[in-house]
Amino acid sequence: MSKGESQFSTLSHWGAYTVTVRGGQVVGVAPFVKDPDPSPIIEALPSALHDKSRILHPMVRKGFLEDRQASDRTKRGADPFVAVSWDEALDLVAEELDRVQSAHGNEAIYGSSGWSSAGQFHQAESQLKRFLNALGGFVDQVTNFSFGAASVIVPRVTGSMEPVLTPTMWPVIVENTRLMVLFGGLPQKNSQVTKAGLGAHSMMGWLRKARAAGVEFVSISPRRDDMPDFLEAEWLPARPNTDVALMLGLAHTLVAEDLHDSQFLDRYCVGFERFLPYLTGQVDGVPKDAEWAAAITEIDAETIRELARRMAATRCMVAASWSVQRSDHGEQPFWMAVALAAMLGQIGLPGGGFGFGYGAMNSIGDAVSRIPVPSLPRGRNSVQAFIPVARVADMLLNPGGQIDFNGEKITYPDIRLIYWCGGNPFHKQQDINRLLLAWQKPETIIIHEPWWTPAARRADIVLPCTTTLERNDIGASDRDRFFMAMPKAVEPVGESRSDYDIFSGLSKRLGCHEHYTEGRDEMGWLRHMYDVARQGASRAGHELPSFDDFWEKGHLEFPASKDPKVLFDAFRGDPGGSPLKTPSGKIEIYSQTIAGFEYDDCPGHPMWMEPIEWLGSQKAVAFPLHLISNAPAHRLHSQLDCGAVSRAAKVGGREPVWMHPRDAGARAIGDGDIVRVFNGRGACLAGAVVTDSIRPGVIQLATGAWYDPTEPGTIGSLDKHGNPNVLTLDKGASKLTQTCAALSALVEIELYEGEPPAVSAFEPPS
Ligand SMILES: Nc1nc2c(c(=O)[nH]1)N[C@H]1C(S)=C(S)[C@@H](COP(=O)(O)OP(=O)(O)OC[C@H]3O[C@@H](n4cnc5c(=O)[nH]c(N)nc54)[C@H](O)[C@@H]3O)O[C@H]1N2
Ligand SMILES: Nc1nc2c(c(=O)[nH]1)N[C@H]1C(S)=C(S)[C@@H](COP(=O)(O)OP(=O)(O)OC[C@H]3O[C@@H](n4cnc5c(=O)[nH]c(N)nc54)[C@H](O)[C@@H]3O)O[C@H]1N2
Ligand SMILES: [Mo]
Repeated sequence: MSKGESQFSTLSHWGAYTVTVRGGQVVGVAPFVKDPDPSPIIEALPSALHDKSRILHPMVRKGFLEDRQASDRTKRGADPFVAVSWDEALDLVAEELDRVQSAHGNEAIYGSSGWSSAGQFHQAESQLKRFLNALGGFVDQVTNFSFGAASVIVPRVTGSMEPVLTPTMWPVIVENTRLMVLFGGLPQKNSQVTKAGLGAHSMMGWLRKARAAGVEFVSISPRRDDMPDFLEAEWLPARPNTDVALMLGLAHTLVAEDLHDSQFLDRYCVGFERFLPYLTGQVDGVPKDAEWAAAITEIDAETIRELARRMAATRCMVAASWSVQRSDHGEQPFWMAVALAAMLGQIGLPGGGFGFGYGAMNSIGDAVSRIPVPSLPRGRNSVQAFIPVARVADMLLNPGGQIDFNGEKITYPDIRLIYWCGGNPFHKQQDINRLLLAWQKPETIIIHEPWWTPAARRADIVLPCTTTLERNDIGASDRDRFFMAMPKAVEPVGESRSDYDIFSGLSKRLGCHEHYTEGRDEMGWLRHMYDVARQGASRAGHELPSFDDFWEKGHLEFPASKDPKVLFDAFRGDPGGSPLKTPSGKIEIYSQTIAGFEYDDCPGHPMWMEPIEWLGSQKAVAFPLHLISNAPAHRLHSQLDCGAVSRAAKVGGREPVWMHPRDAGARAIGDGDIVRVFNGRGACLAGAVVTDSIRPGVIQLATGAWYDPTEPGTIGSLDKHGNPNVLTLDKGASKLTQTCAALSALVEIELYEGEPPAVSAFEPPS
């Protein structure tokens, strides 16, 4: 470090790092010294701090500023913006909240968030919810986009979320598992990330150890790259959304060759006898045998049978990624994975059984001891109404409408005001053209954002907020072994303020200042939150240093777990004494509760039901390619798409779309060409990457390119940049879960002839 320079530690969802600051500017970025496998994405935020797309002042949509009541809401996204002072902006937001609250009650306010940034105090979702709760409440959401179907079906079947949140830990797999069969692979790209951040990337280390220990891997996935090369995995490129059929083919083979564990099924499960007649075809005349599965999955029957025999002959872990449940009938693959593992009889044994999401984030299965992390209390919500999170467009379009959800009937509230803080609905939500229509319904839309994202451009009031480098915070996640000090490194860009400062200003105007702030400023909160966590840690047997010592040192490191977890070992040891929290106390291969709901799209045991769109469906005649809109390798969702790392990965300035040489050749598309991807819901441009690491018939267009229509304000206009959510469908996975089914979408691709329109996603609006 040279003279006049200082260094600051910080944390992001993609890892810890240090920035070097000179003259108020970030001049260098270095990974955290204890991270063996840092992510290149750490360059993204420093590169985007002063990007043109940064929002510098509070901004109000011109039409809205001129006439709040009569403004033309179809102009959201097309109207220019007017800069106003903070006082004017906060007065305006407070008046709108007050107006809607008085006229329609808090049930007319919808508050939503997203991943925002690491840092436990400036966690945007906590800040927003704390503020809206202090104000009397808001319409909240349940489940999530990541593993929403799992969050309903897994507790119903196993009595807990442990198989998803805290499955068997990696050291146990390294030592005991001989064969790991993964539906959806273990993509290295995803292991860059952990929600709330991570000090050291550990997943590749565990995988190297597993390979060195001789663990064999089989990956069922449309992408070869879903497994790191060094694992030398067997790749079974099944058709997308056919995992249940493949699992049924495996299960049928187990029964046909008497390889299933009847004793385990009797002692630890209920309902196998109701599932068996379906499996054998006794109920419908269709045996779900390997030939049947081969016709659906396009994996040949002998390969399926051979895999079933291998699984039964050794210590086998059945794993599925979250992606497979982000589809139509997304409950079924997870339910069927549990049933398959139960038939193998190894649940509760070290390295056997099943687990979900090992490839979703770095820290799933990591051997950490859970330390209570500093967190901001969110308060209590006095509003009862809620929605399953992915139903937001549906809610806005159908006020008063009813839907089924997990055995209940939900009535959609009539939303007048949307408050979004820390998320990007125009990346997150499926079927953007439908969302655009829904977005015209509310009277007022308020957003906090550091950058001119597509969501910010479609708000009425945009409040510019700081990034992690512009404020003080504590970084910590209960999946990680580190607490990181996150001292402010640079001054806020433009007039931006932290979400906390913004909500403090509003709470003063709305009479809930004391309730919201409890009289603390930023540093006061950090000390308080740290002290509460310190007391909790002490009760759990970990003595933490004082806040000042922690802040001075820059980070705390906790030891790895000494007793790595085996999922459901206590249940296996004593099913009577440690029953599962299901109605039967056992694994429910048949659920009387779910059967009792009488949903046509989610019966009482796992079943193969055709997804609404897949390669075997009639719709594939017009739209013959299956679209995978997976997590992007070069960023987190839509975050920092304007930054250097994401931009460097674009092809012709657009999001890369992967396609197989066979599909490219048939359409005269070459590597690097600009193509138009389309279906009945929408169309976008993208840059072609021709590669045989994707299965024929499948294309990959990762999520997160900032939506950039040729005609802003016009529904259905061509997106120039490559956002897959103009193509995905907005449908709940089933009546049971109502979650995101983004990965069931068919499309067609053609070469884009002529001069493609310039990308304007990163240009600020006028
Ligand atoms: N087609 C398709 N769609 C999907 C998925 C898919 O697989 N396919 N996956 C889904 C999944 S799993 C997820 S989790 C969602 C993710 O959806 P989101 O969580 O909504 O996506 P992000 O891009 O992370 O949005 C975070 C936003 O917060 C902003 N931000 C960062 N820090 C701060 C802050 O301190 N304060 C404020 N106010 N804002 C901040 C960022 O600039 C960014 O715009 O997407 C879902 N959408
Ligand atoms: N770099 C990076 N990492 C991330 C994120 C990010 O945005 N960027 N997002 C994070 C978040 S919020 C989440 S929820 C997780 C998501 O974790 P996942 O949902 O597991 O991740 P995806 O990348 O969507 O999907 C993983 C792989 O599943 C395969 N796949 C798709 N459809 C099917 C199918 O029908 N069957 C089978 N067998 N395989 C299929 C695809 O080839 C895909 O690459 O990732 C996290 N990690
Ligand atoms: Mo997610």
